[in-house]
Amino acid sequence: MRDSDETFDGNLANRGSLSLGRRSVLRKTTSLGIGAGLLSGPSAGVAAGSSTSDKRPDDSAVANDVRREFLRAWEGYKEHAFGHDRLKPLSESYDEFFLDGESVGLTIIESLDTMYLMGLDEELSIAVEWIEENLSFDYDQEIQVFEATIRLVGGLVAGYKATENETLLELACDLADRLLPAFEKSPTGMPYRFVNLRTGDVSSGFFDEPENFMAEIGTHIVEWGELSELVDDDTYYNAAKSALRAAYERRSDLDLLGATINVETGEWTDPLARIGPPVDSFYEYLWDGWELFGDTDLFQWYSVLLDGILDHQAERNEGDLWFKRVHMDTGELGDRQQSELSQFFAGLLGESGQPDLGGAYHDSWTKVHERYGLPPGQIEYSDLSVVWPTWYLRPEYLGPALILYEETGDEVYRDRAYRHYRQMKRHCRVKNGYTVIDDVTTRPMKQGDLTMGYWFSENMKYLYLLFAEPDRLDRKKYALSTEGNVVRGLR
Ligand code: DMJ
Repeated sequence: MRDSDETFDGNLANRGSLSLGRRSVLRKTTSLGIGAGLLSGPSAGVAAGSSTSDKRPDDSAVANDVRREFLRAWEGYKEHAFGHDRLKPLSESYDEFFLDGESVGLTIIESLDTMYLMGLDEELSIAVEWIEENLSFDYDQEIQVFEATIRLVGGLVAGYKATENETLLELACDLADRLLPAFEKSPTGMPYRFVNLRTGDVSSGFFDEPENFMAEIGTHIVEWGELSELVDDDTYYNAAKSALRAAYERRSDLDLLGATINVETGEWTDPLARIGPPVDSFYEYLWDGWELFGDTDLFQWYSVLLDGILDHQAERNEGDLWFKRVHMDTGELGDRQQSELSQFFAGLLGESGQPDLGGAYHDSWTKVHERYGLPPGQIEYSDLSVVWPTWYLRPEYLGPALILYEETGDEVYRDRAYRHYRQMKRHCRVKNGYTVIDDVTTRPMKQGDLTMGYWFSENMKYLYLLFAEPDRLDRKKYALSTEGNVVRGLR
């Protein structure tokens, strides 16, 4: 198979449905000037190359099945891991994700708003009761700032919005206050990776130098901005925005970001630009921050960086849209590997006025799903070969399916989501719920022993929202965080 050296713009001309072009859309959204108006894309029904061969049951049957499966996994968690961070469904045990030997109830927090949407009120009460009686962040231990923001602060904020239970909001604030030193102690405003929950001491985990990843620097503004609004204190929003600004200002002349930076000196330590981890949600939160808070700086930064990506990273390979990894200063090719987390970009393109491009990228990944059943953790896209064979129950195909379905109304995305759900049931469904896959290339697929917290927060929520019409959600106004937490639109 050949390596593609076709330019991205050259290919736009070959594909009529893409001819609107990104800049005209961005100009259009700029002139609208309000976040809510940006949700609608320019066209519908553009996803190519997909069949609808698997007949789907009717929507309510799928939704009820998703709800039942969520409950079955929750029961597994309750029976074997209740009060701990994560269930290990095969060994009927648990692990703690954040702290050594201490739980912060990750799965409980990740489940709150999904339970609310699904009307699982008895289970929601049990979860909230556990939080009221047990949850504390007062440990003399380090916590990873980014993960704490998206999973814990976000989960508690969404849980508060669902239940109006003040304890949840107080705990979200308490945690954010304990995370703040990671931002405030940094000379650049870009946070350190870890902070001690009790002392505020900062560190950088496995890095020798004070380095951090772009995603971990820039994925706070949704949760912290919501918190700022709820408690009427800009401190959180400002800290999150300063971090985004500091990174943006260090973009290259090609308007690209690297992956890793020294948060004290501001020097890049990994200059390979990529849309996937460890950068991914940095871009997502520029867009989401703009949509939620109407901050035009964020819109401007997103627009500039998106242009950089589309100009220097996007390319066609065998007609499919992919994003190569390139040196941020020169644009020179690094490699053509793509993490399966990069699938999120299809949704981001879709919601930021580019449903055609988003659809094209979702098409590319659909080929990977069709080849392997579930997507390998990392592929080489020039021939779709496997670099890492794991599938950690990730939601990055379903999230964009939901966004693109809502943007375009095209049933192809619900068909894809349903097929993916069936694959997940076929390969990951176990007695106590669902488990990760260590190797998607074997038959049967080699299973690991873990249910990720985000499976409760993301996969099952996206599926439910694709097929159910919960009256507890305002479809016109809702917004989800990168962890799938409903930060707006619950009723
Ligand atoms: C989740 O924790 C979030 O979606 C995050 O942004 C990156 N991806 C994981 C799940 O794969």
